[in-house]
Amino acid sequence: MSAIQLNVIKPSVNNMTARVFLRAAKLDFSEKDVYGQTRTPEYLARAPSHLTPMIETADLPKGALWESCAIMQYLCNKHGLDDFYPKDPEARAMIDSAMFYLIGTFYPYLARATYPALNFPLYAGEVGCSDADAPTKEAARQAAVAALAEPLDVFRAFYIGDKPFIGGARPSIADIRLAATLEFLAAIDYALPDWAKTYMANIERTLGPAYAEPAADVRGYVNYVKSQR
Ligand SMILES: N[C@@H](CCC(=O)N[C@@H](CS)C(=O)NCC(=O)O)C(=O)O
Repeated sequence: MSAIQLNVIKPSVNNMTARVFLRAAKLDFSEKDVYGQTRTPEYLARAPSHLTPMIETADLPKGALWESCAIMQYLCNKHGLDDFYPKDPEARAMIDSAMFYLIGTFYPYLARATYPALNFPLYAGEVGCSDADAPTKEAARQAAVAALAEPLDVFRAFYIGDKPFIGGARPSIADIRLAATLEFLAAIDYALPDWAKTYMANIERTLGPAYAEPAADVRGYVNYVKSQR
């Protein structure tokens, strides 16, 4: 039996992040598809957040850990994967900042912009899942689309700079998180800037099947929902 069980929902880029990382890091793990099972009493007993990706290993205080970035950070710490998550405090600070910026600022815009097209539920309290009429919801969604460009360019100008990746010459865990996230923009035919297209292609080329296999599940889902319109 593998030391780590990774519980996933395959169409999700949050999940793609962890799926790419565990493959790229060549860790011993088994993957369990828990689509439709995250609100069952069995899953909630292990992970009351009902979230995926979620890893389970006996080493963890509660046996379970969710949040894609925390999963990558933990596994890098545990297995000494300094290439993905440098120990140098300043280099690590940039990786952490990029991931927090993504989760706290960029991803909420991206979810508001893309989740309706993906048939994913929006977060409680958002216009998109309120009683507002369709034009009002679409105006809110368009505002989120418009808001994406600024933080996206911050990744280029500040975090990546003149290096190939946020991590430098090799993709870091922040790069895996960013590249996976950008996959969802295909759902709304977002005009990705050329640098982002090149960046994503470089990550896929560098990580090979570790990236391509989980990406195929996300892309397959995106293409499926687009074909249903
Ligand atoms: N910030 C979290 C987001 C995780 C998340 O939203 N997971 C969704 C799939 S995209 C999920 O598991 N939803 C199932 C549920 O809530 O029942 C991460 O990066 O891991």
